Amino acid sequence: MVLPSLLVLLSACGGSMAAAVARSTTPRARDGTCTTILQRRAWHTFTDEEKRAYIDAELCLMAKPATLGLKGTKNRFEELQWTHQHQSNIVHNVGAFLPYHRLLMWAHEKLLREECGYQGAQPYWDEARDAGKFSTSDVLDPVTGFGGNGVGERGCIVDGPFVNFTNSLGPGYRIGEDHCIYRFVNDNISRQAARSFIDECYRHTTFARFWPCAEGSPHSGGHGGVGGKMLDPISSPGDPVFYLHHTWLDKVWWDWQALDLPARLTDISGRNTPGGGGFGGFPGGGNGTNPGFPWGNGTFPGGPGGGNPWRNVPFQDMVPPADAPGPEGDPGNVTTLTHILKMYGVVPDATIADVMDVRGSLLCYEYVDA
Ligand SMILES: *[C@@H]1O[C@H](CO)[C@@H](O)[C@H](O)[C@H]1NC(C)=O
Ligand SMILES: *[C@@H]1O[C@H](CO)[C@@H](O)[C@H](O)[C@H]1NC(C)=O
Ligand SMILES: *[C@@H]1O[C@H](CO)[C@@H](O)[C@H](O)[C@H]1NC(C)=O
Ligand SMILES: *[C@@H]1O[C@H](CO)[C@@H](O)[C@H](O)[C@H]1NC(C)=O
Ligand SMILES: *[C@@H]1O[C@H](CO)[C@@H](O)[C@H](O)[C@H]1NC(C)=O
Ligand SMILES: [Cu+2]
Repeated sequence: MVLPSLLVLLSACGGSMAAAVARSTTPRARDGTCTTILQRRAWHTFTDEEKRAYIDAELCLMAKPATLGLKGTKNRFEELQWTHQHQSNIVHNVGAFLPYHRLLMWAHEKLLREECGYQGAQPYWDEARDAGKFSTSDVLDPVTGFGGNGVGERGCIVDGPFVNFTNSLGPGYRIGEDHCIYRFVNDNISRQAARSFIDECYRHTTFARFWPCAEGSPHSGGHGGVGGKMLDPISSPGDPVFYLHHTWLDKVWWDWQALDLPARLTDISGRNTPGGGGFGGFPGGGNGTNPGFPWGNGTFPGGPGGGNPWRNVPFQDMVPPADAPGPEGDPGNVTTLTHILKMYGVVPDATIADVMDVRGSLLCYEYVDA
């Protein structure tokens, strides 16, 4: 079963197998300020001790009281989630999609390290390796990973280190309703995380063509393959797996940038406000001409589309609130380097220019291929 909008994504980004594209090269340091380079590695290459250290730091973030007065947040982990929930209407289906999520991953890594004693780097989920078999992945391991699939109508996870975490942001824009981490793992959808979809995106040589492709299948394969909280386009950072998923997508973007340096350190474009209000990259999420939910009807298990709020985020909870922010620092319709990425005090706001280079003056990391 594949929704029309997914077929659109499949035909836009899928199709014939691309020749394998060379991956991550190591670019030279550019302004000399990035000297201690964090090595971001795949979760499945972590030792059990490394996995434990990361998970312990995440649990620490979840246990640390909120400090910023962001409405409805109880802890530091939710403060990160709040920045995503609050502005999800302007960080998806737009040119700032990849830059904003890059900054969010970095902020998460920074909090783990500076506030929770984590010594390592943010890991990524090698989703291409697990495409079609998320259910047996190392990431969703009940003992050494993030816990497995959800159970029952609510899809609450029943094992793993986050089984007792109570999240109060979501579904959609709702706040103040405590809920478990819930999942509806779907290995049919997780096939869209396959390497062939990524190679297809790498055939595009401009950001204008690359970003919608990346937000399509590789991105939706991760969200839809886990399902549940991860399929909530607005509050999905309530499942800690979100950070491994979006770090993977960040690697996909960086590996594409690294194919043509330095040119791709300044290549940015894309619309500033989602055309028609769509949430491309989520099943049922539509595209620039087709708004998708909340006005269309997705029927994926665990996906948006109405009915049971824990299974399908109801339409009314997908509608941006009246005080939803608009883009800043970018007066035109096309996303530029001066576009401001707002972090509401979790970390300082940054511009897109600040996050174009992972070894620049703000960010300082690199990706190690698995
Ligand atoms: C979750 O809470 C239950 C009940 O208090 C406790 O027995 C269990 O050890 C907790 N599990 C984790 C992973 O914290
Ligand atoms: C996956 O696809 C197969 C074959 O099309 C189908 O029988 C099965 O029900 C699907 N599983 C899920 C969870 O959608
Ligand atoms: C957007 O979705 C509609 C409806 O599924 C489809 O007809 C249209 O071709 C899509 N547009 C793009 C740019 O993918
Ligand atoms: C989607 O479902 C809602 C609620 O059932 C309904 O009001 C709406 O008309 C449907 N929209 C479409 C495009 O089918
Ligand atoms: C931006 O797009 C809107 C809607 O398509 C259009 O009305 C407006 O003139 C555009 N503004 C600029 C500066 O291009
Ligand atoms: Cu997102």
